[in-house]
Amino acid sequence: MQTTETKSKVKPINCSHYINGKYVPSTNGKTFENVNPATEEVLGTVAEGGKEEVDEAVKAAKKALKGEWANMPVRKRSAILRKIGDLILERQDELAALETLDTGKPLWLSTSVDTDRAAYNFHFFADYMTTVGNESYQQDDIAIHYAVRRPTGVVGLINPWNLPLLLMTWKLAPALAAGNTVVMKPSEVTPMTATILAEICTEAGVPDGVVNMVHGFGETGAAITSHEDVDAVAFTGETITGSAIMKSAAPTLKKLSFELGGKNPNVIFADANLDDTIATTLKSSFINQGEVCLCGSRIYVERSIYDEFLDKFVAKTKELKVGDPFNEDTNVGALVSEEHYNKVLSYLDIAKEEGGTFLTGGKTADNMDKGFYVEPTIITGLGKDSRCVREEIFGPVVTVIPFDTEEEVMEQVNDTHYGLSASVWSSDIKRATRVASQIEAGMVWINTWFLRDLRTPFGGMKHSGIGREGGAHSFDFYSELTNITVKL
Ligand code: NAD
Ligand code: 6OD
Repeated sequence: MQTTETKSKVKPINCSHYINGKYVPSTNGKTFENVNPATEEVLGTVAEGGKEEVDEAVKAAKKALKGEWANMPVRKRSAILRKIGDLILERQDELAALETLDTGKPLWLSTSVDTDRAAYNFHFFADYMTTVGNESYQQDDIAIHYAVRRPTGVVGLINPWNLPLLLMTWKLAPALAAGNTVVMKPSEVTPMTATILAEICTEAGVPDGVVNMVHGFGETGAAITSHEDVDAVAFTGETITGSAIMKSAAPTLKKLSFELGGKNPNVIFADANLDDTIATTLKSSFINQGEVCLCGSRIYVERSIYDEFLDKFVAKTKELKVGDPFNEDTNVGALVSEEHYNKVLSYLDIAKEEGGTFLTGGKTADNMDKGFYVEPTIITGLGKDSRCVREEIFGPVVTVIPFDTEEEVMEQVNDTHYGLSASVWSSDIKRATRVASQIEAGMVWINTWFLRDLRTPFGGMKHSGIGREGGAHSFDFYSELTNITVKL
């Protein structure tokens, strides 16, 4: 047995709200503790905001919608966004370490994915915003119609804990590019990098009041979503929370963008390149401890290669190292919190009750004394009605199921309330594209997974979301259009 001792040289921070360009505590001084899931040690305190802090933040955001920010030329706003991206890269080591302390994910992942993409989200939208044009139509010799854009207004950005900085910047960059002002609420479980991001925005030249942040739990989020002066809410998180937000936003008729849960299928045909398939399936199953909304947690394999696939997949999975997220050779770190760890473990109990066979894992990692570690787990023998096959576990747990025909597998693939993403593996491109277009999901990858181009529509259908983010899709959400008709 080895005790975890995280080797971060970066000091964790206490997190305050950020309102009108300044860090501020809660008026009543209320805070809660932020815990390192890899060691169970307290990292620091987080201000707990309520209605009062949300009111102050919204007031600042509403005021900042007018004046300097509204009148800033696109070229200057774009330069500010670019500078935010640059400053994220300048502070990348610190931000990556804080992300790892907060989430338990390996440091190499916080560096190569989370913080790198956070900077790119700003660089991408800094460029994109300078190319945005408007529709116009000439109607014979009767009229010219043209649409003009304005910012949606004050936007609430509410985010989960799995990719904290990546997801906050994925919303904040287009919101600012389109001229909005924001009130951000990071997850209560992972508050540190968003706290630094607020300060970075000010340093890059964002005027006071444009970017505000209030920390807290669900009630704090609800104070944002029900606020009459918040014009829109962009939310990423659980489906059930999306539903609660929809209710709370209904009386004030807010514009909503929802990126919600998933239970994504990987469909592997016998003619797939098996080595490529297994290398990528290992990632789509266990990267970030399986805590990526796009992870392929239902794996369907054509029966003629089922045994060979499993032998190789199990062997590779057993090579994965679970351990201290600050160790370079760690593949799988800690789950994000004790609550989430208990949820994932409860699904392992359900799998046992349902008669599943564990080919790997199925338990906590016994090389770690402290922290919330679960071994990468492959389960077979579960039917289509199993809760482990139907419900989002959001941990390092996958089920593998054989199939005989394309028709049969398509029925199982679409037999879910979710519709976020899928991946299809086959060397027959005709079949792969046919299958991809029949899958009821917002994103399907063929012979790859999580390959991103930020111009493409990102999001889910069914219970996995409403709307799309990315390029023009983000811009449309964060803008309102007025069509102007000139009679000739
Ligand atoms: P969650 O829904 O519990 O919390 C997300 C955020 O909402 C947090 O900041 C939380 O404080 C806040 N919140 C909770 N209740 C609220 C309420 N009533 N009103 C307003 N805000 C409220 O989600 P989580 O556990 O933090 O994240 C995991 C979930 O996120 C998974 O379901 C995962 O699939 C999903 N997710 C989806 C995507 C996507 O792009 N589709 C991306 C990442 C994560
Ligand atoms: O890549 C993205 O833009 C994105 N929003 C990824 C989300 C991953 C979910 O966990």
